[in-house]
Amino acid sequence: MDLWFESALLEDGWADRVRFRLADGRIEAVEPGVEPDAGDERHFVALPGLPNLHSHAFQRAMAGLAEVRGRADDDFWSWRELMYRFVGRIGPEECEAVAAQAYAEMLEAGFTRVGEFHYLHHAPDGSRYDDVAEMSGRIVAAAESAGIGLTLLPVFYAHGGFGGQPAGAAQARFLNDVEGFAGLVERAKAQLPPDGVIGIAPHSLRAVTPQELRVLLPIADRGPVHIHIAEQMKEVVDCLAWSGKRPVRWLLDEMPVDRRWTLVHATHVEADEVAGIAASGAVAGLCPITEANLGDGLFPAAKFMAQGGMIGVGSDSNVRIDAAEELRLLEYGQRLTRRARNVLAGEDRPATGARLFDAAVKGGARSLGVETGLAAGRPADIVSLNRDDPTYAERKGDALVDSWVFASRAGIDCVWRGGVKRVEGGRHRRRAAIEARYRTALARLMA
Ligand code: NGQ
Ligand code: ZN
Repeated sequence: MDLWFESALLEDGWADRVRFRLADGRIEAVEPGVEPDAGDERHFVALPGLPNLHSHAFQRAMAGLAEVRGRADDDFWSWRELMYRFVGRIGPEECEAVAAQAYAEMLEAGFTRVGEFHYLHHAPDGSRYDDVAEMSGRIVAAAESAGIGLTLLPVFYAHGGFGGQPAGAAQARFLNDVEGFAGLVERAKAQLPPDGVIGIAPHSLRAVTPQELRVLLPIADRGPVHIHIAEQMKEVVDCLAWSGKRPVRWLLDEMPVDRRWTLVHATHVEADEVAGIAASGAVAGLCPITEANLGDGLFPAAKFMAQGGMIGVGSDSNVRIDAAEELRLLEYGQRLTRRARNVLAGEDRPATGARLFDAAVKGGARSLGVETGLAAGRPADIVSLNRDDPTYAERKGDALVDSWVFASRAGIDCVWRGGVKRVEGGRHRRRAAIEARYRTALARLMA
């Protein structure tokens, strides 16, 4: 069935009265300025689906459970201990059930593709499952069940700190040597659906040595390379002690960082590092909700974007899954620290929410190795705004996106991914079944 919208944010700007002809999961043709056909489904406003470039789906199961002070100096590292206790309880069924729930919520929020930074590879004691790619298969199954696009980023993890320190017992599930990892990536690639993308994710400079990183890169082929970097000051301090350089500086100097790369967080960066990332074409993978939740710090987004740096957003710990809120918080962090308004608006695009949305669609696509945007030939990944939300009354063009990002509560109506309607009336069409399975998995996890 073809879709008709009162207005649509197309690749080359806003257009009124637009029909999208769909075929094989793609937009076959865009027809602006037309009346709807009798057979067209009619909707309000079309936006392109937003890529979610960084997720650890399993962490959705602990959302809201880490908001209790454990000790006086509660911080990222004590949160990680709690998270590792959860890690030990997640089997294949729990992994799939929790991921499917997270992915259904992502679609409801307007995300149409997820970059799953996947590191729960083995059984809790580190022993291999009969199928070494069992857990990545579960991620693939969860994405299929929810109907979200998947860029799978199998994580390479081998050490517990800079300079090849041994990993701890709680990290046993994550560990591979380079050969084992190459086999895992091969198997994971074979599990993917036709529009799936595979990349690689060396976890962090804490978890991989320079030698390992160099031999890993060819495994990515031309696909995405994602790495956590400079999220916490302890990581910067430890990296300086190990190499004499800050993490991002080290990476830019030692590795062929280019537009295939996503630097997740990159929170603690100095001016030369900001300029270096921007010039490399790598995407800064920002996760504002999680970074606030974990007390990470604030990425200098205004300076970075002013130098042409590409950004995208990720829901990371999935403590709350909300695309509009990621963009809003990204801007609000800048406002609160700079005591100014509309900090991330552009010269060319004064509407802040619309500018951030556009940047995150483009950066997210680069990061996840896909094409997005509403244009002929692109995947039919489309989000429609909810006409019944009074927030949108008398809004047009970029003011609609600003109102979604900054003001709406029930902002989304329908979401299509690969030409199939997955969300209707703000609810995932398979929500009941996915949620029932999630609740059963949680009962087992928490027992
Ligand atoms: C992760 N998450 O891999 O899930 C990490 C925590 C680590 C975030 N950094 C573990 N937000 O970085 O060592
Ligand atoms: Zn992460």
